[in-house]
Amino acid sequence: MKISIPKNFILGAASSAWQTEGWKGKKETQDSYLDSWYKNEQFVWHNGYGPAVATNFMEQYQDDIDLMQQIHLTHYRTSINWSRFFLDYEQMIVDEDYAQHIDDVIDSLIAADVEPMLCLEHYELPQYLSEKYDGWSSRKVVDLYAEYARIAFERYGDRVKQWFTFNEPIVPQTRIYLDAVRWPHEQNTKKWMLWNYHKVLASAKAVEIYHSLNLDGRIGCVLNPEMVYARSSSDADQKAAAMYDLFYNRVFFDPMLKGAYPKELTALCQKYDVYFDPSEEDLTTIKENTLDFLGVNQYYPKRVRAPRYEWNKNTPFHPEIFFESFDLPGKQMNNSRGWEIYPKVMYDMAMYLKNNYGDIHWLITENGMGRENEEQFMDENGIVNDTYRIDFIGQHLRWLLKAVEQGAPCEGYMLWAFTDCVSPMNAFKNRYGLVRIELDEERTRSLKKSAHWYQSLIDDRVLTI
Ligand code: BGP
Repeated sequence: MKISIPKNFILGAASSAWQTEGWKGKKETQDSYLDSWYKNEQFVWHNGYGPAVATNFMEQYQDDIDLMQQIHLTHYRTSINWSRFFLDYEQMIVDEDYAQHIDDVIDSLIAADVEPMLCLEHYELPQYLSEKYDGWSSRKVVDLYAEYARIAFERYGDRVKQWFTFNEPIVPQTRIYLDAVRWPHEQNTKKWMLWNYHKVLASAKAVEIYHSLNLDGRIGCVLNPEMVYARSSSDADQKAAAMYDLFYNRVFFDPMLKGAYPKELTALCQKYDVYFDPSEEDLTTIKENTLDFLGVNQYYPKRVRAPRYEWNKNTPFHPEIFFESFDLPGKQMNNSRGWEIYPKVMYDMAMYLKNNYGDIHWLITENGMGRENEEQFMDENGIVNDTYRIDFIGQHLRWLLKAVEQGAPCEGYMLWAFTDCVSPMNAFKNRYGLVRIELDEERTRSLKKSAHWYQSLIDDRVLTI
């Protein structure tokens, strides 16, 4: 089957600052909360490799940009590392060396005909703010972030036309306060909700500032909605899916796109004593500063059923009292990551957005396949023959393009990731890139088979499947 790809449909790739940069030139005081987590709980390093060198993007960004140019990539998303951007996060003293690095990356991308898309935070909360203010528990951090956003827009907004306030803003506090897998290893749903809320507010403030500067561009946020499928059409299973959607998707979507929280959500938060008590003024900021467009990270479907067990009221409230995860028998799996593969999720998400959020323009800002031990697929010329990745992208694109054909306002697809990079979950174990990174001194780069295939998609605008 041959599917034509609309001329203006973006085919790009993404990464983030922390996952690629490495610590060269970083001062001790510029740790992000993830740096500190890595330093203190080293079990997540993969064979001794982690963020310390990462892909050494700080020194080798030009190598990557040359490769982008070679495969005719037109869009690249990365982030500014907030924790490295300042020498003092309260006095707003910019680290000029790091700020210059961002300038250089932007200029070099533009010179290579690759449009830069920048995110203000991709898990890079400064550790200093984490310790001093308990991170996003504090309203103060909202204002410091907003000031950071202003400085970034003023410095780079003449050349960067597409901004994102956060990448997957729900994720850090879910790991910290729902899963309790990161310090302080405590389940605390009230804090989880407060962090969610403060990030919604911070994003709205950044949107307000961006618009007030009258720059020629637009601002969105990268969310990671999970397309929820109920086990059956029974009322109980359907309700479980709706509750999941409410607590994990609409908790960001509604305030960021519609300007207000769902009433059901605030009522439940009050009932279970996890409400975040917003001021009227802040609610007005949220209401008046919805996003211009949306980034959607989409990897796998979420399947739920009605819970089988009563909530033990001696344990803290957790949204899981309303649902239970459900494993689809016979599902297709990416075993390296433990994620189900279900390409139709792209089409279903497109319809979900259209039905619930109307005409908002959006694009896939992440989708991709992490695979361990990729060297086993290397041919005699040293090229990783990653046909499984080509198949994965092709199947997902097929469903996305079907939605576009039916009028979904989706502007494009960006693969995670351009190069292999460090994952907060498992460092270099799973490789996601179109470009392989050897973990040698030189961090040698080489194009995988999927990179050549992606180039042919970009050039020919035809998906053959
Ligand atoms: C997304 C993140 C990315 C990236 C990706 C792959 O959720 O935005 O930063 O890490 O997932 O997931 P993982 O690294 O956990 O395998």
